[in-house]
Amino acid sequence: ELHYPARLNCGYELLDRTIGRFGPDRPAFRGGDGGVWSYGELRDRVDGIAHVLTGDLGVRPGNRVLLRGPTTPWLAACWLAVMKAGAVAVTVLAQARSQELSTICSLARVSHALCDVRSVEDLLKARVPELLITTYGGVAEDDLTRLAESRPGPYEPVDTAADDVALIAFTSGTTGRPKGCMHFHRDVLAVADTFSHHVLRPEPDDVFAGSPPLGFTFGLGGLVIFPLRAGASALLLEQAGPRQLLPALAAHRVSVVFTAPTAYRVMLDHLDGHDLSALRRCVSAGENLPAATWESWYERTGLRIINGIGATELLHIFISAADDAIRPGTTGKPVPGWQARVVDPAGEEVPDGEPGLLAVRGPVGCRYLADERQTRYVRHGWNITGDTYVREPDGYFRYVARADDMIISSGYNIAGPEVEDALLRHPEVTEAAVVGRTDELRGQIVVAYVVLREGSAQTADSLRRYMKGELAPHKCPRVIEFLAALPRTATGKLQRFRLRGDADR
Ligand code: 3SK
Repeated sequence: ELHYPARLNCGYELLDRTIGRFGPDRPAFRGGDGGVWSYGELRDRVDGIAHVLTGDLGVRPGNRVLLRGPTTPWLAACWLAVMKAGAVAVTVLAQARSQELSTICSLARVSHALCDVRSVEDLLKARVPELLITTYGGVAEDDLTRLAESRPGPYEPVDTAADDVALIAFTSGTTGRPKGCMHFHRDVLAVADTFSHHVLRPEPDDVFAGSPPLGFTFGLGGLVIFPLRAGASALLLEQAGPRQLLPALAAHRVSVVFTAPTAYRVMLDHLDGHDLSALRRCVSAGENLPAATWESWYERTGLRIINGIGATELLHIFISAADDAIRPGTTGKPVPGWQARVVDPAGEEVPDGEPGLLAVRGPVGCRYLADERQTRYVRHGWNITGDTYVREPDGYFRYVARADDMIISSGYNIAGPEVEDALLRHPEVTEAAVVGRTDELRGQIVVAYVVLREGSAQTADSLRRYMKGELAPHKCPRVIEFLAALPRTATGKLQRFRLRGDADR
């Protein structure tokens, strides 16, 4: 079990405490432009921003500060400064536009915003009453970057309680209505001291990189919290699609990468000529990792992907496995410090081998900001993530589907991901999404949306023939349609509801 003191400031712990252990000279962040910030330089900038926050901008402990911008060392420094100032960071994706920003600012009662000068237009358009916006990364006299430099000297962190709110992370899920998830100072350390410490096991010489943005807790953990807690460094890329990530992994000798299954699939097509010899840890989360992707990556790189399931509600990953403990096709076991079980809708545990709802509990819990969905997510002290899982007799947890994505056709329960996995084993398929479509005769039929590799001449008929050799007949798609790309959220999650044609839920 984790024990933290009653008074705790996670910004201080991640930065000053780490400098106390490893000194100020090691690299902390590298920007995509190649510029390196040492831990000492990072602290100088963080403390400068914190001085500006509490001095010039009048930020008080508990005030909510929106952070918005592409993934850069400055954005990470702003987040750390908000932590040290005892304020609450409200993180959003750079893709959020004015309507969503306005909803978020009003839900979270945001009083201040620190915004990359290049991303300020949508925030201004949101017309949030009394919001004090300060830009960074620009050249104006009152730009935060310049103000921070003019406020030198150490900043004494605000004496926060371990369970003061540090962060409100917004998620729209895969459907649309934003929910704010509140996390405490101790939660920030707890995800580093569970998943990162026990599964990832980073070393101070590690170089982290990845595609999830800092506005998504997958990225905040993987690119800021975990490297800093370990005294390691992170490459912060503004453009981190698979085509940019792959050359960056080679050029910067990245050793730990965080990305999503789709990115591993795209990178597989372009591996040739890239030296990934520094890479030792590959983390996949955000979506189910098909066994076919795991195997192809292992075959081509010799590296075993660390699969994981996490949630914005629980801050980071809570089921995973590394090294010899990995069993491809499963997510893994509860991360030390976490418990998981599979339950029926009444909350009773179902027998091993049978599908049910995933329920987890651990050092971080779901605390929605003023949202009635709280009582659906947390039941009897367990967090119900909305995923259907099977617990195998050996204790491994296997993903089946999102609970509302099961297809029921002619009385059979069919899990879309199993059909997707079979499609992805076809060498000319790069992406696949399988959904149920209402059918008078069968209740639902299985429909597959497929993205083919460039130049492929596959047809719906030829793929249907292939699928008959792979799966039981009732699981084979009756309809196969081809798309140029699948609809995804800004965090890369598949929006199956768009393919089903449902109204926004
Ligand atoms: O939402 C997710 O899938 C996720 C995965 C890993 C870590 C954090 C999150 C939010």
